[in-house]
Amino acid sequence: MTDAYRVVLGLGKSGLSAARYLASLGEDFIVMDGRDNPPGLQVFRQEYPHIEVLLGEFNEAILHDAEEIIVSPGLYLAEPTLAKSQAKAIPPSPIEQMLQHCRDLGVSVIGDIELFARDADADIIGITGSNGKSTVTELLGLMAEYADIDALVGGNIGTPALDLLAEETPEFYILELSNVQLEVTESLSCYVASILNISPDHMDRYCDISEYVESKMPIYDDCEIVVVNRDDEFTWPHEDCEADEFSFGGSEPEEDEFGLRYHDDEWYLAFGDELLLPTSALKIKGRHNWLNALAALAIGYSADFPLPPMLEALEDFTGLAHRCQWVAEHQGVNWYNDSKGTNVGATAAAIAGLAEGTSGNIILLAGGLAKDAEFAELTDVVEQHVKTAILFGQDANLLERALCDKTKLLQADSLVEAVRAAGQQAEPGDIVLLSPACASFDMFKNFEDRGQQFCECVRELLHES
Ligand code: UMA
Ligand code: ADP
Repeated sequence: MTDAYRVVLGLGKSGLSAARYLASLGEDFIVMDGRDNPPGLQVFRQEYPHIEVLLGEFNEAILHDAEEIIVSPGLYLAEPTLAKSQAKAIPPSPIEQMLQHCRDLGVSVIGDIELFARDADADIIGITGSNGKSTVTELLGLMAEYADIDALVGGNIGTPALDLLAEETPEFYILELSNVQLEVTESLSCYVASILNISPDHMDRYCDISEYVESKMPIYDDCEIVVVNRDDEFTWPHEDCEADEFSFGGSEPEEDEFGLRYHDDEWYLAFGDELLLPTSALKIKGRHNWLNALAALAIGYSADFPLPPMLEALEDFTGLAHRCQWVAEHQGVNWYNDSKGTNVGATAAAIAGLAEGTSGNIILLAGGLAKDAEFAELTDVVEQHVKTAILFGQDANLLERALCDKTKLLQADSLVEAVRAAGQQAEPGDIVLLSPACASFDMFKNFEDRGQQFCECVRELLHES
């Protein structure tokens, strides 16, 4: 090892991509992960047998002497410049303390998006928000494809941004960005940037909603065009932002705005006065998805994507797995997997969205890690549309407390048990919806694992009956 070296901290998807990127530049680096067997280990050892990997604990002496540390988003960094309000003091985690000490010693601490931004040589479209990021990002990628625009899609959506740099430079990079990634990025200057919406999430990490909103704001730094949700003030940039602005929203659009118009007994996606597409033509259901469609249109339009192919893409887009995904119909009961509903806002939107299309009731499966959420915000929509809620996971009791007089509640020890109980409760016309309003890590590897297990349990149950 020469004098100056970097450390890749974390060997999941982002860590592996950072390691590959640094190796491709011939940089000196070592890898560390707090886990004994991180997911990227086997591939890394095969590809780079000579590069050092330290596992099981973090070697602070090595971190202190590094030039730069590239931290994986899952390690949940604290942003040291954010003032923590006194109302809810959140002590820094041991990892945050360790990294702050490195910063104090002059070590640069960044994330994968910072490395990406320093090197990217095409216009970047950045998308963040509390909910709908993956749907809008994927949809915009499809719109680009239909419009014959060369774009690469990545970021928090699954393909790490740095992996995109290994491909031929496109016209656009379309990136989904999480707040954790944005907190450790300085050089990002998007061509178009959008915060889609804000509702509370990760409140175990932020003192209040304004601190959470601030964690998203760096996406607007130095960008040329911002696309805001005009009905959600939290998505608006700070007053000193000089970027051009486009908007979408659920309200009627004015000239040059995207929104919803009611015409001849139907809701339409509209641009100013122009009716673009009836919402019934969309395969993705629910008002929240109409907003996602409008957001993608507004972002694409602001980047000069032509409207006709964007509308064609919208009609063909079937949505992503684990997002209000239809699983099965049996004896008049429809089963849906919304495992990506990991916060209150997402689950409220999923319930309201699915309730629109049914004359029956909803049986909700929810629970997991609450992340300090206020479940009281679910009560109205649950009271209106949910006939039974089956609760599971570490924070099931918190949900029970919030929903106790709003609907019939049952507790389950496992997802299998919850699915079986749902099968017993359901009547023809009903919908069974897994939308946990919680993170999955108490019982599952991640939200995909939870969704897959749900689908398997449902298929097994239906096979038996
Ligand atoms: N971990 C350790 N010790 C370590 C390093 C990680 O215990 O030393 C744990 C973390 O606490 C976490 C898990 O390992 O529970 C995964 O963390 P990671 O940073 O290695 O994750 P990656 O595999 O690199 O995946 C990350 C994003 N995951 C997170 O931010 C948790 C993926 O977003 C993203 O697709 C991928 O990079 C590529 O960019 C997923 C996600 O859940 C969808 N994102 C969160 C969200 O959307 O709410 C932010
Ligand atoms: P993200 O990437 O931000 O988590 P996804 O597109 O993966 O967003 O959707 C996750 C979940 O959030 C969906 O399953 C749905 O329950 C909910 N959701 C999607 N779009 C919206 C929206 N525009 N507003 C509120 N909730 C939404």
